[in-house]
Amino acid sequence: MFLGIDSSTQSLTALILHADGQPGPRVNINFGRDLPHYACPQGFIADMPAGQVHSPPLMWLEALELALTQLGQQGLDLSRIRAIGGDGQQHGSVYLNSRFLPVLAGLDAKRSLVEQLAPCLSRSTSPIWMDNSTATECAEIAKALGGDAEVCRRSGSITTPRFTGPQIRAFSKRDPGAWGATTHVHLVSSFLASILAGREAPIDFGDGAGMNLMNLESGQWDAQLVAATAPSLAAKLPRLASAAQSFARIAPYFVAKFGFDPLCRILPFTGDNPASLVGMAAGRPGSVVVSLGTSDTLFAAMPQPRTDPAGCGHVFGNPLGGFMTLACVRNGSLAREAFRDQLGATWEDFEKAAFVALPADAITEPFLFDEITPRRAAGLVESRPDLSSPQRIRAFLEGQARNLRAQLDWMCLKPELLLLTGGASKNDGISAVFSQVFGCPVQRFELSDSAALGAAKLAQQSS
Ligand code: XUL
Repeated sequence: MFLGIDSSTQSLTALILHADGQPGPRVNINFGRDLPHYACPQGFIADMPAGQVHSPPLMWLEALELALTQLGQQGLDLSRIRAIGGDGQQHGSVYLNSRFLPVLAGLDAKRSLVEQLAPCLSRSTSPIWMDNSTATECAEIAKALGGDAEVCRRSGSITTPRFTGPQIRAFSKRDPGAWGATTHVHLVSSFLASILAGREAPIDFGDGAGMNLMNLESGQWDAQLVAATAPSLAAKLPRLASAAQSFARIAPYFVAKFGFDPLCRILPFTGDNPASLVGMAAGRPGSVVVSLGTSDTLFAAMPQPRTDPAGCGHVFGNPLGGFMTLACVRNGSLAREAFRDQLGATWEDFEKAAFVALPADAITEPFLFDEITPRRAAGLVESRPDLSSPQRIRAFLEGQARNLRAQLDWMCLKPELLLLTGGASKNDGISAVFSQVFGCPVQRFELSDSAALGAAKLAQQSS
């Protein structure tokens, strides 16, 4: 058997994959429900200063330990697990002091992970991807490099507030003493892999690309970006590696406590988006995944690293080799809902939208809220507001689909199959309009557990 562990914003999932490819038992630890003593009902600390969103890293450790306990309680023999892969929510960072490596090397199975790792944190909380507080640091890093186009060319994204580099810079400025005491900076992913291995894990190329610190072309830390980010950062970063190859055997702690086989292999953990790409069988070029949720997200495997000249999209590493691309549009389901309400329409009206004829000059810019892809202020623009309600719905949906489809231009991708997921994909009309605009067949499916499944698949494929 193989184990995939997904440490996401609100919960941690552990999923077994049998050697024949069939998913086995799974457990899900919801941080709010199962670990209420951290007071993070949605997985992050509620009362932070404006723009800052942090989580307690010890909560992730307790969730990991609880998940393994629950798998054992389900009667699962953990000694049958050959390899463990995993992923974490992207961009979040964990700050550790000089006790980290000795504590990892000598974990005591009679004590909890939380108890033993607590003294190793040089910062008790971890900024996560929802943190938006680093606009100043983004501007400073971009200026040092000669502009955002250069940062994008090197790292795959312009400086982005939630990305790890700007977050690290903000910490080093806000609390230089604690930054000085920090000897290791990890991502959520590499932190958890380090714990399982009992030694420092590398950061994988997939998640490393979400830091504004890794050079996409060389797959190494970019010396200039690192230097522009924070003093002495180079010495605090682990090495980079592929998430497809194991780097260690499981730590004796887990053998003694949970009955793992000492030969069980540990892979570098990747980001949740790269893991989902693998979980949805979209790791090879040809398929494009579109998730229609609160935001609409498009992601796909990308053989060559191409970056978005407009600076809106992102490029990460693909754990199966090459790269992946990701674009996120804020005007997703909330905008569909607001437009539906404006027209006094129903979701059944949206079901019929694909079968309504539309004049060629009916173009809608469907941005009811401030948008990040493309960057523009809120404003719905309809070229033909005089049309019937079903026609306006169709024009609106076409506008949404066209905007996502336009991202494929800079990505240089031609989809053969559109993998459509997320709540709105269940609507036949929405699905049909996306299929028409993308010019390829659509396959619809449920997204749940795709990241944990991808992580388990990576473990299965690894050596
Ligand atoms: C991607 C991003 C989120 C996180 C959490 O850039 O910020 O998708 O990975 O899921």
